Amino acid sequence: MAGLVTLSRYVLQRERDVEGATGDFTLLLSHLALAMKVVSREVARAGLLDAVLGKTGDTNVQGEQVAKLDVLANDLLIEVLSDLPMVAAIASEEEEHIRHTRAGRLTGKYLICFDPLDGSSNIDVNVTIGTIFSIRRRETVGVEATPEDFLRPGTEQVAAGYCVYGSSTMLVFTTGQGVVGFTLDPQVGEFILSHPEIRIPDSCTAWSANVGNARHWLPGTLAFQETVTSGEGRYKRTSLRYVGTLVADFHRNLLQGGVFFYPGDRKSPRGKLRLLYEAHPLAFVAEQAGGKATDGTRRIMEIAGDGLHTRVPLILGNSHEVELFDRFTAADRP
Ligand code: P6P
Repeated sequence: MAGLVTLSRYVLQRERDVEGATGDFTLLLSHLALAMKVVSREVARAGLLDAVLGKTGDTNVQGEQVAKLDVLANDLLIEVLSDLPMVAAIASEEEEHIRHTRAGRLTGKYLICFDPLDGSSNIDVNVTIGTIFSIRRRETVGVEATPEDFLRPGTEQVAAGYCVYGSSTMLVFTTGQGVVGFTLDPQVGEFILSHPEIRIPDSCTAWSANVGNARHWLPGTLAFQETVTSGEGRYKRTSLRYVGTLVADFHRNLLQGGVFFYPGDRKSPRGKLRLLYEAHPLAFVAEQAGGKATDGTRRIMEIAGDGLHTRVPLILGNSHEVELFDRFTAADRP
């Protein structure tokens, strides 16, 4: 048992190291983990249950078709968090407006942002999907949270991470003290510590981008693509790897070394990915693992949203490649 470190044991041990920790965070994280275990179970059996596969027929605030599993994951996370006295409100990719919780709406000190099911277009074809979450404190305890409470820089996050539902289910997160990974043992029903300290390798094993958009890319982005595909120097064995699920592409690059980019281009100057529940949390993880995240110019963590669903260009991964991308695209800036 000594070697079997569960998520609860790990966080409890870390709470003891944190001055003034009250156990609130442990409870919050364990509830998030519970929701992800249930989502993992539903994802694993989605193909068997028509109730879980396919589209609802609705479109969300993003204008995207909503998958049944999107709704299940979204509703489950909101339900699990709504009874926690330390959570005041939630911002979700699937919710146009913020959702106040039942228990902590006035006195809760935490705000949660999440993409309940990232990569929905891949659900029905059995390709890896994920959940992304960000936890931040608010200054306005005592009254109901407002959307403005969420429109703060990513540097104010106290924790962030993701769950990747792949060949195994892994929970990866940071509380600002490095990055740690837990793998779900479905027989035990526990997340078990499997990656005590994740650091992004400096090698560029892969670059990840939707090359289908290359006709819209700006010259700097095309020049960057030419460099990472040159086969020269550190790019001798660099491959293109693109799953189309941000969590999956990022997770592979985090463990093996690489760079993901969904840049601003002529068609979508602000890119596609959302700041609050995609870019901020993964930027926090990337930086804590020794990597970087920018919008091609600014550090993602220093950007504050101007809306709950603000989109930003995202360059995410090895410091070497992110810095190189920014240098190449400097000439594209107005
Ligand atoms: P495209 C999934 O819908 C998502 O939000 C991210 O997970 C992923 O990186 C991106 O969109 C894929 O977008 O335009 O390449 O299909």
